[in-house]
Amino acid sequence: MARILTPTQLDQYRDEGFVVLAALIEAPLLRRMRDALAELVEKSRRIQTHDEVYDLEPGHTADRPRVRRIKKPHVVHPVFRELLDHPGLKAATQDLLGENVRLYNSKLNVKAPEYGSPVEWHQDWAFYPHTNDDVTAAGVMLDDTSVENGAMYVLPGTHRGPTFDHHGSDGRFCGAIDPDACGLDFRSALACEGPAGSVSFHHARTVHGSAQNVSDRPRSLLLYELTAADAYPLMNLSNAGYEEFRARMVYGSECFIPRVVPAPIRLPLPPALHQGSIYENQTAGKRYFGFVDAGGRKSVTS
Ligand SMILES: O=C(O)CCC(=O)C(=O)O
Repeated sequence: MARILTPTQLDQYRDEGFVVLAALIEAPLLRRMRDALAELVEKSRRIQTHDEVYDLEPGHTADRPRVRRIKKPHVVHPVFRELLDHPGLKAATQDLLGENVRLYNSKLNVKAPEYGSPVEWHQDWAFYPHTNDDVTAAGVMLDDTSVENGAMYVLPGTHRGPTFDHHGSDGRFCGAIDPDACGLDFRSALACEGPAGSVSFHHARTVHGSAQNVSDRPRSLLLYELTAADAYPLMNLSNAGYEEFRARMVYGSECFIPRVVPAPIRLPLPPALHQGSIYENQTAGKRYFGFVDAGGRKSVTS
């Protein structure tokens, strides 16, 4: 019996590889998360280059701080760990992945007004294949989100297809699909839109991406990458050892017998040159979304 998702929502996730739950998170908690984000952006004035917390937009300065991602927000600020205990988020995740769930990673993609960077088409599975594909990403919309401010697009049904090549012309993993060579029809993409507090879930093989935010409204998306506890990462258990891996159990209990299912796998090797930043990695691939410069011209090359 599902706890929170309706049969239609469960079918949609199974058939199309994504589902959006409108207004799941309450306003006071959202406000605390936006305040925490504002505090973190303020603190970024002290740094000049990417570090273990910040991925910076081009043009970042102490006077005009520009942050495109907070890395591992659940470690950086307690409110982003607290949210994982939200009953609605927990129930929806367990409906999709089962009782026992581990957090793989988290990230907060900021997409500031006027310049927030695009994210090229990709499948999360290409970054972190597991022994089985009960692997999802929950995207918590901290702001009202629409196509205008850079909503994430998904390509329905792609989770049932292949894992696409995510390598650049140098032969290294670049974290982006070549939009000309993959044969996908991007016109069928759907935007995950909703009022602040809505949460999208997309399967790890669902192709997704998003355009630059050229509106005057922010679009912050807090992503939790979540796996069934019996899905074990194929590449690396943890950079920090077993205790850290174990501490990422968020619901239920651990399982030491990995469930292995046939699934299309390509390893992200040879590794990307810029480990830790999808934005930098993707500059090695062909662009679909590109950037719009201050004169409103779209650049399709990196
Ligand atoms: O921020 C977005 O719109 C997409 C994010 C994403 O797909 C990612 O960071 O892997």
